[in-house]
Amino acid sequence: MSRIVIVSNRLPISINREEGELIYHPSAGGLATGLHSLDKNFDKIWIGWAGQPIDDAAEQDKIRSDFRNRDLVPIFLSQEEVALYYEGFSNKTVWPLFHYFTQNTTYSESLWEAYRSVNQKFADAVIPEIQEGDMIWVHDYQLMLVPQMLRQALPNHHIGFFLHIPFPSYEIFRLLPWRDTILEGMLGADLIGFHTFDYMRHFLSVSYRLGGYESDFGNIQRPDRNVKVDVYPMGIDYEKFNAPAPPDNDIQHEIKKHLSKDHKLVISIDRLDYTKGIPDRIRAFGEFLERYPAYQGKITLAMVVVPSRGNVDEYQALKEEVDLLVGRINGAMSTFGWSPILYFYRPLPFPDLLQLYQMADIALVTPLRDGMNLVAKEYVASRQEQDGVLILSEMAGAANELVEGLIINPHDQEDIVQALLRACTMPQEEQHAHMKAMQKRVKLHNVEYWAAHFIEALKDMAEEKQLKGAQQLKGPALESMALKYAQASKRLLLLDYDGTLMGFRKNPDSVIPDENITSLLQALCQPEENTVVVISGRGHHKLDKWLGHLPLDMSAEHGVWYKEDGEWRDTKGIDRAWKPKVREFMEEVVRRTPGTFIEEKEYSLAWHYRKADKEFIRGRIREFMDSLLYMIANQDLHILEGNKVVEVKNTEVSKGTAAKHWLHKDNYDFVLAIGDDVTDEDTFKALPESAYTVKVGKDPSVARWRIPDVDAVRELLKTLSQH
Ligand code: GDG
Repeated sequence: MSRIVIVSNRLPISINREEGELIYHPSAGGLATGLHSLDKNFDKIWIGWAGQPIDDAAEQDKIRSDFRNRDLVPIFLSQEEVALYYEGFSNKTVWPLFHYFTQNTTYSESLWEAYRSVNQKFADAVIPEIQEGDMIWVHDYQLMLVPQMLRQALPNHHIGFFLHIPFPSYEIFRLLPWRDTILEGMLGADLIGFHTFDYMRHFLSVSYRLGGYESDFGNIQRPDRNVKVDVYPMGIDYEKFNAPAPPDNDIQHEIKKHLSKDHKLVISIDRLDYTKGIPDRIRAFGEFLERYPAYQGKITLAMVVVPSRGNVDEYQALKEEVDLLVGRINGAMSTFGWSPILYFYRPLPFPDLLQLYQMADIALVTPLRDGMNLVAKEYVASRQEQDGVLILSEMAGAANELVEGLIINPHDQEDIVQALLRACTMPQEEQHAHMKAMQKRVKLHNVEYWAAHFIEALKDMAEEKQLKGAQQLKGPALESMALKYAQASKRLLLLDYDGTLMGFRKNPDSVIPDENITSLLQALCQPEENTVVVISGRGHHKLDKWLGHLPLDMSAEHGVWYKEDGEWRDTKGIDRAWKPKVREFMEEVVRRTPGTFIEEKEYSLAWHYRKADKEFIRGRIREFMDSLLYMIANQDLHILEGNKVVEVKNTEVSKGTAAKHWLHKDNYDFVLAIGDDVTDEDTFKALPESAYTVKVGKDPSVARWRIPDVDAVRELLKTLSQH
């Protein structure tokens, strides 16, 4: 059975000390439940912080061995590490910034250093645990550097990363002084999951703007490998909440004594956190009571606030603000037997929580920013009678799924007031219809579904990688090739130009060969055993201008033109009657699409879009391709989709034809072809099994070997030129 290694800040167990004894309490949080469901198909271990500062080595050993039996691996952090890494960088820098609270964000080099070193500590604890074939799943904002740290030590393992909080827009993320390292840290993963499409979109934009990484339908193209980014909205343990609450629990008695007949109970449940919008919610509730006094005495807000992060200053200030606001409203409006707000500043045992969800006519969930918000889903799941109204902030990830709720802008007090009024007056049938639809979704997309989908995608990627990844041309493989090269008496080297000998530039005319590549080519041309051919899609004038002074052969325009023994000649008799019509169509597209242009060659027309706006061009390419395919149907023409270029040409023109031309000229005992583009696939296909066909980059290819980028190509050619 394959194994999954979970890495998260906290383990799903907490350690307490009672009368000197260590006591373990398993926590039944959503994540633990979701991951537990994977046990049917996978073995699993979980690595994370033990949650208590334990310095005594003997005690640490005891915990380690106790946990080992439960497939848990504890990491021990000192009090200082917790203060700087967890309460510090995680909760004073990343948490506020990623929730758009720039004013609460602390930028401190020492906190960052601690974050980095504790992330390394996590990675160092994970690495020795990993076995062949394991999949690793790292969680959340406390561990964003871990994927890259693991990648360095475990280049071939499959690593997933899930962010539970929002990923902010580029304009916010760029504020971080350590933004590049954090981005690269996350990109160490093969699969990165977010709760919503917006977070995914922001991440792709950040990868592009900061890292320069292009992406295509969520696949980020890096030189060494692809990273998949996708949306996996986290669900809840539906059955746990869709169950009758045990009768006669404390909260029921406590609340019921405040409620009269036909009384509306509104609930809100959060950790004490400035992202949750608690003060704005209290103010809006106060405003509602003032504007609609008929509801005074007939509606109560039961507000559960769970103490949290008490060591961070902002949280202490928030606590004071909440106390003050509750006191003010209760002080101003309470009557004998009625308080507008029942305020519980403590965690509730689960039965009480469930009871509260089930008693509530309205759930008021108004975070200013929230990655997902599970409370909203739990309220929906708990409504066994399929009634009740959910008021939900549009800033919570959950608003993307719970669309039948009353969706409000938490900064707009009037919006909340009106939603409360609508909720109080909503007919039963309407409540049923909404609740039924939401319940269906929450039930289907539960936490098990979430975990299974993420792991399934990671597994698929692992299998894909195995299919594509075998033949890296390095180490012993490279040495053996260099040896064959040295022993050969007739060698043919077919080299693509753009993306192979030279990197891409925005302006294709500026890809002028540099000194380094010209002297490399010169060196390769020296031995009389060598025939060196640059085999490109470019026009022959340009190639001649750039490389004409070198003693090499060339093929231009995908095999239309040949340069042999210093002379250019073209292939005769190729039809070009189709060109005017296609050119006219392309010109029209160029007029409507800024940043694109046409390149006209003797027997082909190419539409380049590498300078165009990336977001805008996506839709345009689709439109362009559809019209083009329709226009050239039944003609002997071929469309080539290259790197940021679409080219139309005769079917008989291809790099494969060109490759064959040279191949048949002599009896070569060493053939090498290197290329990065789809058009180079024709070259690879035309060559015999014994040839060294080398793909640059990670796209699918029929080539036998693979190297990562232009630098590696140059390194390879240098190695050969020295033999
Ligand atoms: C982060 C992201 C994302 C709350 N009070 C009590 C109690 N709870 C439980 C709730 C719920 C959980 O805590 C809170 O989850 P949220 O999703 O609302 O918020 P965060 O803790 O901030 O979680 C968030 C989540 O990760 C998952 O990815 O949704 O956006 O910020 O399950 O039921 N449970 C008990 N007593 C309480 O008083 N027993």
